[in-house]
Amino acid sequence: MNQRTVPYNKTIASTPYRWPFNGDLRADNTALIIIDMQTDFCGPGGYVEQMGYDIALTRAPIEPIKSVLEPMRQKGFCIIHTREGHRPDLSDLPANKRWRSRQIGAGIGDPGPCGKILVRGEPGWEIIPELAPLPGEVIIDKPGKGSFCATDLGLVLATRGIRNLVLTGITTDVCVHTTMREANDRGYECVLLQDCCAATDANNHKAALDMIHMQGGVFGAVATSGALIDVLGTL
Ligand code: C5J
Repeated sequence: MNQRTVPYNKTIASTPYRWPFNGDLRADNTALIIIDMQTDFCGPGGYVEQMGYDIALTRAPIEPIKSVLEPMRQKGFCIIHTREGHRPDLSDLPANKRWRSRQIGAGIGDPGPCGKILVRGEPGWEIIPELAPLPGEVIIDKPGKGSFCATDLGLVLATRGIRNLVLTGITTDVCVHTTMREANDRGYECVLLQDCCAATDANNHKAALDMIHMQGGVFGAVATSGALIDVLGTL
């Protein structure tokens, strides 16, 4: 029988419950996932700016993410970065995704100030220097909004024994939420750090947080970078 006699008791202050639900927060079973902190989503001339949205909103999480990234690196947590982007031949770009992006004047695959929009290898697709991955950190290239769809993220997490995911990045209502929902359905215990995420619309950010609080935490929990940092020191 593989039974633990001492109960796990490491949780962080979060809502609507203290996370993780089972108190089993360790560096070797928990990953920090930093979603799509690319020039296309938060840099000048990138996709988000070409659509006419204010990148001050999507840049706001940079410093909060750094504040959790550094101590989590030091403690040996698994660090995962994602990049949304398509193959240069656009063979993985659905026609409707391209069509919709052209409706708002920022056609995916079309040339822009940062190269071809959301295309792998182009300057706009790169992760911003402030949050550049270190050698050995996992990078997941994804063609869609969710980080599990058409990627090997599930295999990476299983191989490393990861059960808990700390979600950060942009945008709260699109790629972060889609990833949280995908992960939750696969049984991962998720927390979203609210100050480490942002949307292209502040109300959408708030609505995305509100949704998580339904049904006792329908996709997981919501916390702040400070709440996590407070506990990291004790691990
Ligand atoms: C979007 C993302 N919003 N990273 N991508 O298209 O959320």
